[in-house]
Amino acid sequence: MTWYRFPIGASLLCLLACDPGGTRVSCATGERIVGGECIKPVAHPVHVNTVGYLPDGIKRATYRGGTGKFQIVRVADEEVVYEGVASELISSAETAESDLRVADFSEFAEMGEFRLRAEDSGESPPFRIGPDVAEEVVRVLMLGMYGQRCGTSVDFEYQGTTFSHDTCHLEDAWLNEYGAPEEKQVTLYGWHDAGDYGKYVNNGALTLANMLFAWIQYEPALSALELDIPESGQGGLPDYLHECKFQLDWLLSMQREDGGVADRVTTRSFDAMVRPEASTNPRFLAPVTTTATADFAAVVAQAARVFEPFDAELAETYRNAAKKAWDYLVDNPTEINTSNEVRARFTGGYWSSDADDRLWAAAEIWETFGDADALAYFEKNGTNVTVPVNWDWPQLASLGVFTYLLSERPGRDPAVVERLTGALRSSVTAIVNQAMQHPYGRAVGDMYYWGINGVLARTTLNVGVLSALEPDPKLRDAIILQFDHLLGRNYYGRSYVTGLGHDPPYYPHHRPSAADSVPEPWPGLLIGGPLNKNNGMLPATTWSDSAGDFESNEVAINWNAAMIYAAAALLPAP
Ligand SMILES: [Ca+2]
Ligand SMILES: [Ca+2]
Repeated sequence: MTWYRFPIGASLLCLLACDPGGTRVSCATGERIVGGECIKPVAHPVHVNTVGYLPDGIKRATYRGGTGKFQIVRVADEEVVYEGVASELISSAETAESDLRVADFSEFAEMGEFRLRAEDSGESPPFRIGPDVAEEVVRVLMLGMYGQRCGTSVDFEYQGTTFSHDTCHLEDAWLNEYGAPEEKQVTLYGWHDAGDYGKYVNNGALTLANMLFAWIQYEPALSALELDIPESGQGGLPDYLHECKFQLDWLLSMQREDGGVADRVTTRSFDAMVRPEASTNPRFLAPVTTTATADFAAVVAQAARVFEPFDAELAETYRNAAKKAWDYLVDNPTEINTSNEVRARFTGGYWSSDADDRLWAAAEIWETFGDADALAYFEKNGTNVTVPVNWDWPQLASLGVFTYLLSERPGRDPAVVERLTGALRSSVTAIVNQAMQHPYGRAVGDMYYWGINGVLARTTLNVGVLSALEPDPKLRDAIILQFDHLLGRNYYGRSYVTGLGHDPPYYPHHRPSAADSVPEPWPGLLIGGPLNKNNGMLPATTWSDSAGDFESNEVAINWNAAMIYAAAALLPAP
């Protein structure tokens, strides 16, 4: 999260001295750097999921104008293999387009590579149809997470290009806030939060929880996933969980002796657009907050259940740490948070009150330990929570509701189960209706604000949890439509994930991408997307693919993780 107290000087410098990516290669306006060369990407009038569709899933494209007749053309031999008729013209106030059509070719199930040709309109970029299209997406998004690793060096190859940084942030973190300015608490590892290098427990726990929910629901598919990370094949852990453990290693180190958890590790103000290893300003451990402690208790308890079958000793460590954090919360029922004066000494947003976080913790502690007091706390305080369509780090009660509803432990109050199931069902009904009706399939309808792409991706968690409770094919359709939107069936006809699909973001607000000598951005990172900039433009049309635009073009681990969940839900069952 860099929007808060962004150092304007750094981006101004870049505008004057280098291209928007912050590298020495200079391209003309509208051009992008691919393979070290400047190219002018082709804009296609037909907007599709530019990575691909599932043979047995809903398949939709959006385009402007034309007669309404469309064809699917097989790339291999240019044969027309399907003909269809798109919708009547649709108007969208969001984008001021009055001649949109939705082409539905769900019944076409042939596998291979295709283009959609719309009569008197134009063609889509090529896309694949195959049972494994989500696999590539999960793998690249996980590579994106690996690239965010802190306290270590990172080195990997993607599409023939090497991305790397040296070991960084080895001094994490100084204890000035604890009256010991000469001392450190070792808080290495974990993922850099976003385009900046801070590490925040609230957002870091949400991120991990999105990934652990994916594991809990789609383990058979995810356990088969091979990632090219240093720990691959070691210690009996699946690669996916190795990446999760890297974040858990950091989280554990954030706990204090008494069980409370420090809120974050950051510099005093955001770094300039430098590489991780050049980010050498001192970083400090923030005071303990009950928000961070509750998020820690929740996600570490959840991790204990996930890791138990693979490493009982590690699971025991997680259980002990989670229990200690929960005991701290029980002993401190009144919120412990930070003053504005303290907050000003750290970077980033993510300051939030603890009621939602405590609910999530209670649900996880109950599910992991069978703790009756935790169940009583959840049912007393969680009875009237809603499950928003759009939610993010300030609304973590949703995670508590999901764990509570998915639980198979005896002892829940049937009335609470029924009420919360109803709350989830009405949220998902709204998501499905929006996704089906919106010309670009957006489950969040006409909501546009900072980080909306991540929020849109996260609607799939609501849907995925309900589909575990009440299976229904149209729920999978709603997940697919979000997957499609993020990969090109959107206003821009472009993928929102670096390195994936057609004409993806080239200049994310991401320090490693901006500061290294590689022209291409680091792959596997979902950008925030269009939002209301109060600049007279329609919010839907404000995405700017430039490194200085932290509002629409930053990346963040919580957005990536939400999309990992969405893609994981679409993996073929092995
Ligand atoms: Ca909160
Ligand atoms: Ca670069």
